[in-house]
Amino acid sequence: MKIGILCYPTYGGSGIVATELGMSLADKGYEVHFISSALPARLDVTNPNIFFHKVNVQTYPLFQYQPYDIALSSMIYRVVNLYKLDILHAHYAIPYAYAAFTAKQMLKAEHKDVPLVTTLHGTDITLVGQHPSYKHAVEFSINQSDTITSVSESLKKDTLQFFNIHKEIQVITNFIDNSVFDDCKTCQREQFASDDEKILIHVSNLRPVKRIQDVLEIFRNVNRKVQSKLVIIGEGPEMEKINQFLEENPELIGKIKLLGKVNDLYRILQLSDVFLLPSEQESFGLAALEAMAAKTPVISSNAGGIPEVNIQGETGFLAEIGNVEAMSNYCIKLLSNEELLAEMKKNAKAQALKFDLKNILPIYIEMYETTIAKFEEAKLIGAGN
Ligand code: GMT
Repeated sequence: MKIGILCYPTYGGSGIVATELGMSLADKGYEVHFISSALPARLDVTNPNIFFHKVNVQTYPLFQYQPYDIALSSMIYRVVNLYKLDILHAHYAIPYAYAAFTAKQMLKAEHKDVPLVTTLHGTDITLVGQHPSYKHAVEFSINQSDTITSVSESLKKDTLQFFNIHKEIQVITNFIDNSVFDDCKTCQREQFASDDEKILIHVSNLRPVKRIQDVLEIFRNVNRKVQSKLVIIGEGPEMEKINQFLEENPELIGKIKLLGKVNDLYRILQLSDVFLLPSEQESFGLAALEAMAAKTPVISSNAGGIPEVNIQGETGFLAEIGNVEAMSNYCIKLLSNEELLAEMKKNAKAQALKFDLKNILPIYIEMYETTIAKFEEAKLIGAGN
């Protein structure tokens, strides 16, 4: 099978899911073609089954906005034609499913076509997609896909509530390759904290939806009761809030470590005691799953799909969005009780194993095969009429 993956190249969850999925498929012998504006962050192009096609936007002074979607659909059309792809997999409705639909129209004009799978990751449904400027295009692109998948039950429910969708939505959750933790060396704990200190960690793209202010306030509350350090990994627009918080709380300056984007994420997660995810919205919460795979329990909000991953009182604790006090108290309770912490670390890992790549990859492969079979069948029926 030759699969075309259309995705954002960034560190964000959708790009990571698309990249890890593509690389695992390539390891199984499938030919995988990534189409994106830049090389996806975690993509290993040394695998002979992996191809990368960069979308080049030709700038032209006449354009007020450079037409990325046109360049993208042209590239999809070219790659399907040149490499005879069997299926396209768009990660996000806009621009990917939308551009893939245009590419399919170009192919159809030459009596060719290819089936399209669209995976909904979240913000295309819960945030940007609902804006009147995009809503109709998002709804249209989803309905034009041959197969639609969503990364959680919660996102499926939101999609059906906010859009008029005529097709079945299959839930295929985010996944994690637990095997990478088997021989992943931890960093030196003393790089981050002394023996008597606990380590709290937050990893995100620091967008407003992540509620970084809550992370900081939770840490301030916890730090008053439990000797601790906070590690923040990632970069984004809310960075300024962190600096502002530090100016207002100078006693915490040496206790909050800002690491930016790191390559050693899993190693750092492994020596952390608790992961904070107080998000406003989270269709799944891949970051929480990565933490659990590193045996780190999660204190989170109950937004979107998080309760499908983080189980109350088992793998961590959840509270209403914005309830900093409850999340702080849960954190203090967890970090002050070694027995509870050890139990939750164990449970977190057991939960991560349920979302293991080994369980989810076959579901994706079966979904591709079914999509192609149905597509071919519909073509035959169409030819017979
Ligand atoms: O919010 C992020 O961290 C990035 C965002 C993205 O667009 O890549 O992640 C979304 O997709 C992930 C993979 O399916 C999910 O695990 C995240 O929960 C989801 N983010 C939101 O819904 C805010």
